[in-house]
Amino acid sequence: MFFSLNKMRVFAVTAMAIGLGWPFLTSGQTVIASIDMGYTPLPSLEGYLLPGYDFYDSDDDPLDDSQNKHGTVQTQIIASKATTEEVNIIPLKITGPNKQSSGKIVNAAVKYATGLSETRVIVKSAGTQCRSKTYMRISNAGKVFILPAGNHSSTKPVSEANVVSQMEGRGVVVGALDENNKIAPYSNRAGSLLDFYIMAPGFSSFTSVKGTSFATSHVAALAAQILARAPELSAEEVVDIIFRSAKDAGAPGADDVYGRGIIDPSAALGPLGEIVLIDDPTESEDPTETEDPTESEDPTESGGSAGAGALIVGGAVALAILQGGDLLNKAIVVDEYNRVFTANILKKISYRGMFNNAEKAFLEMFDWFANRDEKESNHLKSGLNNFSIESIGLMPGPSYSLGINRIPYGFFNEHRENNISLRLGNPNDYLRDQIMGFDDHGIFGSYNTIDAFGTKWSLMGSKVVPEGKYGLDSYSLKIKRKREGERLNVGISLGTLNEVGNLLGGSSGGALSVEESSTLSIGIEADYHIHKNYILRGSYINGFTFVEPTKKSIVNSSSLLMSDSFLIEGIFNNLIDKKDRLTLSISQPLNAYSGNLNLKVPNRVKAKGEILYSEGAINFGRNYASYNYNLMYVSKLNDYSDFGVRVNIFDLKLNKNLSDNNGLLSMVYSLRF
Ligand SMILES: [Ca+2]
Ligand SMILES: [Ca+2]
Repeated sequence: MFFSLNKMRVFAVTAMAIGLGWPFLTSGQTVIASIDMGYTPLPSLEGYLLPGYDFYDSDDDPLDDSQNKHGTVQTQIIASKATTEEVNIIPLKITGPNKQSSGKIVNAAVKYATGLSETRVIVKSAGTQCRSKTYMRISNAGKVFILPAGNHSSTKPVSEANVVSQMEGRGVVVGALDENNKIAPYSNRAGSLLDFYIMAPGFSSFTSVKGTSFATSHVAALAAQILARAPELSAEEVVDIIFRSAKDAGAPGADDVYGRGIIDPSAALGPLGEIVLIDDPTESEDPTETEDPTESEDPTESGGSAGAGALIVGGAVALAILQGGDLLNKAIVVDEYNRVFTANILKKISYRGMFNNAEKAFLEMFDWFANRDEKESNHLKSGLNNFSIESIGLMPGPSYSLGINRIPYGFFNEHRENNISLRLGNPNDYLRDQIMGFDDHGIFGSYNTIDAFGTKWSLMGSKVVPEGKYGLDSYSLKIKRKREGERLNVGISLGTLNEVGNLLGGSSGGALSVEESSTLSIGIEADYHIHKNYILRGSYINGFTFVEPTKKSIVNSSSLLMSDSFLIEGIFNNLIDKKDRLTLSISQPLNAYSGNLNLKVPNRVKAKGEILYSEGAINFGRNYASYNYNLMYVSKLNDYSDFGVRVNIFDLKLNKNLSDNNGLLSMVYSLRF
């Protein structure tokens, strides 16, 4: 397989990992003007401070001479929350050694701060109140203004804070949390300023003193981090991001105690709202004009679909794409605030979901990332707890069987915790193992009968529920000739599978989704009776997949994709006693081995709203292999039931990408009727 793409360059920005690991593109520092009690030069503050001013002493040395080093602590908290690349602080001192201050002094400091063009955030956390009119200058200059709620255990913030309600979304009043993440007893509540009020820790490791003014430093640092990554954001957007990403606390929604809730830096620095993949504005070609492989031959019109094995074409293709590398490592997506993030599609490629386009896929992917830890642990847990009840079909003769099955394997789905499938039919069918990887709510049905000439006919179909989840629709028809007493029995199977918006979505989470794909599968199988009790069975299925890309998919165009799978199985009846069966098998899930996809991945931003794309071709070759090893031992309990165990060992590349869950031990209980 070869893989090529345009050299990716990120425009004047550096990708950096932050917080929860959101690769964000950052551009520069945010300057915060801190109107407080000055600062003390400390090694930990090195690189954070810009020249400030002492408005109390009217000198250019805002040295913190307060007893509890209030201003120093403020800067220390900011410095502990943001890097020197993200924030610089201009300390503006407005108090004397005993915290004395005056409206006049504060007025001067606020005016000064407002006039600093590079300053985007102003936090005023000490000193007397100045006139609202002066504070309004800050807002009118398009800066974020942050004030403490005050420390009087009051039901509302200090009156000074009322000004934020007039700031058209650019002002924030901050209440303090205690160590238990509850509102601190001393903190003033949100009161009628609930829409402008947010909570942050009022304590720190730098002092035993607590208060809402220390809480403002957390909010200021967060505002700075948001702006450092997206300097083009307006002040009201920054404030909106802080509020919108906050964790609700207290009564549901904005309330008069916790206001908008508790700041959540990880959420604020991750994508918010609808994720948009803007269509390439330079795009002139219409993807539908490219060669359309489904034009001449549309398998969906030939009457339904289904090669059961074809169900995992997506997985096979996704696996091949996994090796595609860089193109999918650094996709760029844009959130509702036009903030730009890099997203590693590979991290999500093993997630199943229903998506119609890449946009939805990315949305879902972000959600997945946000809850990744939780889901991964669930995944492992479910891997250990799988329990299977399934039916073992009767041979020969007309057979039906019924069972409830939580299929114990499947390497795509992370929601297995809840998976129960109702399976109708004969799961001992030779196709069964090759359905592996498709482990969700589904109905499978089969009818097997033997005609007067001794030929066994099997009809098998499958349908996925709940409706539309995967956009999969598959049916297969199998004709198998089998006569008692003959050593060799040969059968063929035909199937079609239709996947809507989901060929690669099935395994990629939809980031690679295509409009529609259709797979036609042709299979052969043979049973060879080595001995009346020992049977060697083999099958081979070849799948032909036709893909219809979408405009919003990163799959730009596709050739016919070829895939195949095989199974070799040994069946040993009456091995230990006269009522047991041992089955050993090795199978290869459907694997793409030929064809190519042309991908187009957004990878850099030229200007606001304008995204450039990288294109790359992935040619599939058989350069990887995945296997499933299966051992099942079942013994008859009585005329109506069997009991046994099954061991599955997976050597599946996609599975490895997803979790450590590479083997399963499950119990088998079957009822026959
Ligand atoms: Ca001074
Ligand atoms: Ca609330």
